[in-house]
Amino acid sequence: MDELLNTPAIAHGLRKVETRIRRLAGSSALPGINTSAGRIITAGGKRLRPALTLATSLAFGRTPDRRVITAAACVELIHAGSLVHDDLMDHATQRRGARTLNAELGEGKALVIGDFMLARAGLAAITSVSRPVAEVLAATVVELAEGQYLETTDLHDPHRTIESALRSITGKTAALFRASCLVAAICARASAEERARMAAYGERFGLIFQILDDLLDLTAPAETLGKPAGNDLRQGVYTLPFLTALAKDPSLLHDDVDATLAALRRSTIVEDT
Ligand code: GRG
Repeated sequence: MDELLNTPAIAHGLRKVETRIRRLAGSSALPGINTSAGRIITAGGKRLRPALTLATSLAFGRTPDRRVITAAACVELIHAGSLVHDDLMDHATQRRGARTLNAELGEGKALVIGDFMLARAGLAAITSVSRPVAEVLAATVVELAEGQYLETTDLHDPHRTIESALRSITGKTAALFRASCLVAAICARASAEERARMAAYGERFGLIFQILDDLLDLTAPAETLGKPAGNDLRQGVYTLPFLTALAKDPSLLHDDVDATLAALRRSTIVEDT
């Protein structure tokens, strides 16, 4: 992943994307909204989704132009807005190594800052990219909401099936990775078949990314996560069915991913779930 982000063409594109994201996040007539939206943007984040947009554009032999840069910025703005809503729902206090907006400003303000970021991305996509890209992003926000809804209904079910978990993470995470690739393919005027291939690639990337992210919640040090480790487990939520085994026997948890996976494979509890 570091290799992708450090590719010179992508690093160069990401600098332009960054300027665009900050301009969009700071575009309200109300300075208070600009300051708060800017806080989550400047707090950090890997910019993985916009990097995928740029990488897709380059894969089609194009130097990312203004429309692709804006599309990449919209993708990140949607991601950041969804994080604000997610933290609100979880009553989380830390994100990207900083205090969350809900902890800092209260839930009401955090809610509208998240709304502002989502709506601002939609407006930029329709006015500065294209209608097909705006449609993809709007449909993706719908999927994000649906995936997150499934999380709220299924996450506390210890008998949650792999099928249910996959459906949920396809919506809440993989859909935006899929869109990150698809919007660049659309801007490159790729064929329907090429678009479908890029969309499928992005979706798989997102699924694997979320599974690893859930595991990292258990194993990574807090300073890497930007929030306390083990949050999911402590809240008794079942991010993946096999994590049920860890909830029942926390001694399976080790401080690196490989050791935890090996312990899970040896665990008989996994077979019960
Ligand atoms: C309608 C957009 C909308 C929101 C309501 C709250 C919600 C529905 C969806 C949120 C879904 C969510 C938070 C998914 C998490 C995805 C994820 C793996 C986040 C972490 O991504 P990283 O590691 O984060 O790329 P950085 O900070 O590096 O950008």
